[in-house]
Amino acid sequence: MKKLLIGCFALMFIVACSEQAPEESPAVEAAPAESPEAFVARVNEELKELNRERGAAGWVRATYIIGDTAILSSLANERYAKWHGETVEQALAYDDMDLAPETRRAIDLLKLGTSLPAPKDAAKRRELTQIATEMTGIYGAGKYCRSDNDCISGPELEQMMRDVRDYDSLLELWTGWREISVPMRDKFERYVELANEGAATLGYDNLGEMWRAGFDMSPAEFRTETNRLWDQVKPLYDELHCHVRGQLGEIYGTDKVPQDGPIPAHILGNMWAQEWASLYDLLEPYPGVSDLDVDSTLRTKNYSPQEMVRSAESFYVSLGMPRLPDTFWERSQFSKPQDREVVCHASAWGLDGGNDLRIKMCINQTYDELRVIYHELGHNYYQGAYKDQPPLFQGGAHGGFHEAIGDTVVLSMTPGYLAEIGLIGEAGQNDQAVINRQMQMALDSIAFLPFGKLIDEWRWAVFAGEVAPEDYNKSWWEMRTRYQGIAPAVDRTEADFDPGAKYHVPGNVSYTRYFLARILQFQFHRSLCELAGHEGELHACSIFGNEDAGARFYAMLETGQSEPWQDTLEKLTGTREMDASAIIDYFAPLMAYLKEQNAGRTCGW
Ligand code: X8Z
Ligand code: ZN
Repeated sequence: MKKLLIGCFALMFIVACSEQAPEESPAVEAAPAESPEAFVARVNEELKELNRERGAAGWVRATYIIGDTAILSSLANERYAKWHGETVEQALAYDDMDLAPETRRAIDLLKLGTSLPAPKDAAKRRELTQIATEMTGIYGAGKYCRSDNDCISGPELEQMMRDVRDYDSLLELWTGWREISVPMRDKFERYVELANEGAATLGYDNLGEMWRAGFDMSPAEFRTETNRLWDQVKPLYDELHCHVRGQLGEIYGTDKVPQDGPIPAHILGNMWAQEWASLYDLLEPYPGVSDLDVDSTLRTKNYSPQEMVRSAESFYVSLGMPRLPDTFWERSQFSKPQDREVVCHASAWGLDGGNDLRIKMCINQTYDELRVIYHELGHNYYQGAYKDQPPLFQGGAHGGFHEAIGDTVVLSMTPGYLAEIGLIGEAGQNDQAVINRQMQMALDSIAFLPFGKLIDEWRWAVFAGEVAPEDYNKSWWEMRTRYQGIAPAVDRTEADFDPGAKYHVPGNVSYTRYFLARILQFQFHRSLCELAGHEGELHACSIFGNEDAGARFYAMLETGQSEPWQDTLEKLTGTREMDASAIIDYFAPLMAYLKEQNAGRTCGW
């Protein structure tokens, strides 16, 4: 199931099958062979086995990229795809029956139980799964080579994009990485055709519509919902963009950073300009006020990857949650192996129905990475908490919930908390320190919002046929400019395929989940802080060590996807709607500062 095994990305590809599949599945019988309850129970049993196999094959593939693991993982995914298509067909027999709500929900979730639906035709199914495996393989092994023996890996390039400040050097790295996705272009085009055909067999207009159907509302309502949330937060982004552009104009010159247009996409301290916190030292509002330099402590104290992960685990344990099992420490991948290619993009795995938790990362000794670890453990704690649900209910209340758990915990990594665990010096609090801290956070949280929205906006348009293959790159940059106010500093053409240089596009991982998480995390944080009895400003609250808040949080995690997310949200927050007012309130001090800074500037692009 898309959300069952891996929190951060689904086992998304559905692969080719080992036996000869019939061209057409058998016709659906008029009367179902089993009672609906017996059907659901059987599906849950079968899923346990299928997921074990798919999980094991997927793990080996992601941590050992060679041709053999591509075959094994593809076969496991194909077996699942075949099973899924046939089982959904069997489920049609219950469509018109009056079922108990949990049985109806289980059957509905079965239908949505893949992020990559495959065509019925066995050859096409194999083609699709192989393409999906190849695309992630290309991404995972991607490098920028200046010459045969001068190659830079993806994670190294990502780090350089954070550290380097020279305009032309950055541009070289930025352009270099985008060479990896050129060979994906044709594959992606075919993947769109085949996945759409798969979505059609399940009754959806296209794959984008199917992705949007996974939110306990109609796909059209969901689109409206994301637009509503974006409208709520856009004013925050506009202020931040304006200020950052102004400052970058002073650093790089206004010839390179024109003050009435988009910002060059390669100078925002991130390979995709999605999070900008590595520019903090250039943007620190009150230089030297408050110590927020976690990076230097990690280096001075020489934290190992394990110690960084232990620190994250201790936070969850302080909330009354269990320690991670021994197998987590034995089986996780914390560091990039030297002897083989792996997918370094961070992920959390709930294998064997959540009994075998792992993360897969290539951890660097930075604060950025420390936050990613806290994020990933949020997935693992979710997976561990819902493991006693039947497989069809093992998943996040929706994808955004899954992403928001760790992000909520990250909001409790306040200067007070960081000082308590020895990662920064004593945290004196004053107004200037608050603005500094908020700037550091907004460069991630607020900068991310339009990016989080547009990735799927673009794919929804592609899947719906509104963007033709010959316009893939043009439409990508139109959206990037419209939403984010950024633009490439060099010409991009249809010989390029820039969307493919972002992990989740070749990886077939839907992305709106991250946009929703950036909003939900503040909503969750506000409620948990109330439960913890926090008084005062929300940004000063840390729920570290609070078992009351932890118990309510964990109760939400245990629910998994057994009920509509609106019910789950209501139990924690008292409201049935996702709502950006918490993020807006949270950043009120910074917004006042930004408005002052932007007075006299012309904002917009
Ligand atoms: O992919 C991730 C996580 C794994 S679920 C590291 N994130 C998105 C990204 O890197 O693009 C977290 C933030 C957004
Ligand atoms: Zn995640």
